[in-house]
Amino acid sequence: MPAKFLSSSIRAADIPKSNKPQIAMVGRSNVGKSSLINHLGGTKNLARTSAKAGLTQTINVYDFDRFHLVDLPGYGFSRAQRSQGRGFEEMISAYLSDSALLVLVLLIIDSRLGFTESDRHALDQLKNGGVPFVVIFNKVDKLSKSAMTVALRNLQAEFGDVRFIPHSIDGALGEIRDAIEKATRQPRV
Ligand SMILES: Nc1nc2c(ncn2[C@@H]2O[C@H](COP(=O)(O)OP(=O)(O)O)[C@@H](O)[C@H]2O)c(=O)[nH]1
Ligand SMILES: [Mg+2]
Repeated sequence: MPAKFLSSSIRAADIPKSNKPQIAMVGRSNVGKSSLINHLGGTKNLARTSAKAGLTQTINVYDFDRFHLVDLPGYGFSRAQRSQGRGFEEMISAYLSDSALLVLVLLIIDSRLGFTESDRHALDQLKNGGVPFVVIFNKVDKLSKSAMTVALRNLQAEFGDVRFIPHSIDGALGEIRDAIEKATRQPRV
């Protein structure tokens, strides 16, 4: 998918509005959000990746031609969140639960950790919000095939109605692309 960097903003209200649907990414710092953006864009330098947590403190938007990908700051760790406190979190939750352009949220979790406390908090928010979401079970290259199967089976048993999509940057993108394709085709009702 051809893509380019579009904008960087501090407030959700400043995300550029266009007629393109938006896909948002949420997840802890370091869970691989920027890497997934680069994977989807087919390039290494669309979004800045980092081994250090908490560097992305802005809302970065990437233009993927048919949709805008909105990379939200990793929750819990970003400097922006620390300095802006609850107001920041509320702004993000407001965006996630009530944005006319938002058609799909990708909640990214680390497959080695499963749902952390902050991931569960995000999941609850998304369940209560009105926007469709899927959970990206990320960095599965770090798990053995059998560990991945067991972990996914357990998660699916606990969260039956939630869709989990395994992903790693050296793996396939088909299922994520399909979810995006489907979401960007069907207008929300
Ligand atoms: N093994 C592995 N490492 C990954 C994967 N995706 C990201 N990483 C690494 O995880 C770290 C954080 O990635 P980044 O994309 O910056 O995370 P972000 O903070 O969520 O944007 C970097 O060192 C990446 O190279 C993956 O699928 N597999
Ligand atoms: Mg990032």
